[in-house]
Amino acid sequence: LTHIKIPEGLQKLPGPKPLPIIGNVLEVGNNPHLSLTAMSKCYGPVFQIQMGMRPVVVLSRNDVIRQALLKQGEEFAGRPDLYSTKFISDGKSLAFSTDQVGVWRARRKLALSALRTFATVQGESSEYSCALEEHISKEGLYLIERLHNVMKADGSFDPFRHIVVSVANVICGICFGRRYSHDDDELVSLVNMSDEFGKIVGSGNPADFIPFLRILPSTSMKKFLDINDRFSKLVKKIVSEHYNTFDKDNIRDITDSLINHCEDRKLDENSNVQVSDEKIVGIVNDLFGAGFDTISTALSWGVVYLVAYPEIQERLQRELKEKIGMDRTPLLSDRTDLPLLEAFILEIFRHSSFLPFTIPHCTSKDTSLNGYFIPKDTCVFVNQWQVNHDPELWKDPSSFNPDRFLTADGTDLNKMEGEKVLVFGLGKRRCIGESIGRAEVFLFLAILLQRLKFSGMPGEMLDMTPEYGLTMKHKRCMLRVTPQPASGAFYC
Ligand code: HEM
Ligand code: HJJ
Repeated sequence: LTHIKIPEGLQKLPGPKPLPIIGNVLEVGNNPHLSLTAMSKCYGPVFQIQMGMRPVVVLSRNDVIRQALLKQGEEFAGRPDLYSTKFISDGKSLAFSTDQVGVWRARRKLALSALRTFATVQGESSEYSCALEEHISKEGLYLIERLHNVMKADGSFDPFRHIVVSVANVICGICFGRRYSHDDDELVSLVNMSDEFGKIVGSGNPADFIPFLRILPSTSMKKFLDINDRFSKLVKKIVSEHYNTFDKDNIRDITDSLINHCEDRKLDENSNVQVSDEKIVGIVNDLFGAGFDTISTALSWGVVYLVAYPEIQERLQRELKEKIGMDRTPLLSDRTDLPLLEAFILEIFRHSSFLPFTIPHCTSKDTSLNGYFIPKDTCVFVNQWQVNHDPELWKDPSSFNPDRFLTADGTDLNKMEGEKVLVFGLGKRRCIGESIGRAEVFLFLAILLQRLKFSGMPGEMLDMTPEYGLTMKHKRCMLRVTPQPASGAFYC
């Protein structure tokens, strides 16, 4: 195992000395984004650690990550077979499972096309440019009303608790053609547990690599299994309702379109890869999970940054008042007119790096990077947090400063700077929801900022320390909102 033959001309990967059995898990610790960034300063942008008995290659630095995921994309596009993977969507997740390339590629193509059709394709007959815009506008306005009501009743609120339901309703609309009440306990409690999902699935969870840890009782693991169970049950119920009312002449949502694809394929038997119905319809699990978890995390960070930087909140509100006013709700087409809001969002992505690592990758054959040999089936962690905090790439990386993404005169977005932010991955496995994600974070924030002013509790400090996981969240907190006065109108 430890005596791998290194081909001529290539070198052995550098890295810290592993302990027997546990390897380097103690050095990796509870904040792998920080510990592995520190290690990259010592061992360089490509190094090896050992998680338990298993070698893991860690990639840092923009140039090396681009080389691996873009130029050598094929060799780095696999997923490792980890312990926790088996429990996500019964082991049939599009994003996490170890599907062979042909099957994964076919499913990914279906998912992309379904998202395009039911979220971002331009409609003709409505006041909205696309279904996504319609869902976000409606849910955004509900959310504002909801926050006003909670303020009246309680005087403060937990932002994540409410944001996550609104975000879940947008993706539910697209995937399932329905929404849930903010008081629906089944949905509300499920989407409020996504931190427990991320804790187990995040890169560097020791239980993924060390078998004896799995026999110890773990409340986190129990909660993770429970989430996956409830998640599958919820989606299965909705899918079976769709099968019962299915009409191929009226495809209502993504679930219908995936069912329809299964029916079509049975008529056309000359397709080259066989993908089971379960693996096709099961794609909605991932779309729903990814669609609510990532965007609710991003928006919740957004609200917390607004509170932590009130002068930036004021500038954003001034931009909205000047460019859009108070007479209509913001639209996706306003994006180009709101460069400060776009810069603020880029800085949320960069500074929080709430997706610190991509989903773990795996090499599909023997390969090399920077002159180092990497064997087939090696697990690879891609450190996005390192890229977003690299002092070689960013001036004063630890300060929160949206202006870094604006041109010198502050009136336009600096596109080149924006492209340096790494949160959606790169290459063959890059996020398929990127355009939806960016659009949704933009439009929700624009709608909220137009009507609401966010503030903290007097005398209380905000704790902005991220809690490590697949998606890192800030600690739960209590905030307040006041209505934004209509411009020019008397207000008391
Ligand atoms: C994969 C980020 C929103 C669906 C990923 C990956 C990242 C990411 C980092 C892993 C890339 C890799 O392994 O190299 C984000 C961020 C989002 C977001 C930051 C929002 C701000 C969404 C949305 C959807 C989605 C809205 C779907 C509705 C997926 C899927 C994958 C994925 C299915 C797996 C792709 C594959 O394995 O081939 N995303 N995502 N994401 N994302 Fe997103
Ligand atoms: C979930 C939160 C879940 C799934 C998927 C099947 C698919 C975040 C990154 C990429 C997005 C890819 C996916 C994320 C996971 C969640 C998420 C939760 C159950 C799930 C890097 O999405 O609480 O439950 O089942």
